[in-house]
Amino acid sequence: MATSRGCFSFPMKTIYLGLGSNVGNRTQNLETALAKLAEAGLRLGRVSSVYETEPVGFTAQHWFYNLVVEAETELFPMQLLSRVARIERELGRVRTVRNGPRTIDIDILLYGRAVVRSLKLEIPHPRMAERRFVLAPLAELASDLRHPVTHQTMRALLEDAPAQTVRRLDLKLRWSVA
Ligand code: PH2
Ligand code: MG
Ligand code: MG
Repeated sequence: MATSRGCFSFPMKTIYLGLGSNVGNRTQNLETALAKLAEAGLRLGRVSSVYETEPVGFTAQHWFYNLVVEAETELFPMQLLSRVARIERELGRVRTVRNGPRTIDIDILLYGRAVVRSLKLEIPHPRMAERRFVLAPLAELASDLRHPVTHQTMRALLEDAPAQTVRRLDLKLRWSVA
């Protein structure tokens, strides 16, 4: 669906965001982030299960809770990035160690079928195809969706991804828009 704003119109894009938290109350951090995303010009769609996942990269840290959310938006990629970064700051994220502990991390995984390669933003997320903590929740929502560059399905990427423990939790998130 395309809605118009002034003389211009920009079609709604279906996007996928990856959320992760491993500091503080992980469930609550995910819930707060979802509520804030819904207030930030995104129409949230389906939300995957929450997965408890072994840390990748910097391993001397707590396990993460990860999920993927589908959304529709008219925001351009860089606008989306700045909203997402603001929500990360509001949730008290401090950037210290690369790949290190965080109250919330919100990554833009896919933005329609767009490919964005800039210094500040890369879409599809450059490491998504190697990460079970992204692919397990993403394949739960969209197993037949194809990666816009490699054209592999999310199901196939998950099958080929390196070993990493990810456990689907039986956990219901509660979040509402203020
Ligand atoms: N995020 C990272 C690095 N490592 N590991 C897990 N399990 N989950 C994450 O969200 C994660 C990670 C960088 O953003
Ligand atoms: Mg990340
Ligand atoms: Mg990030």
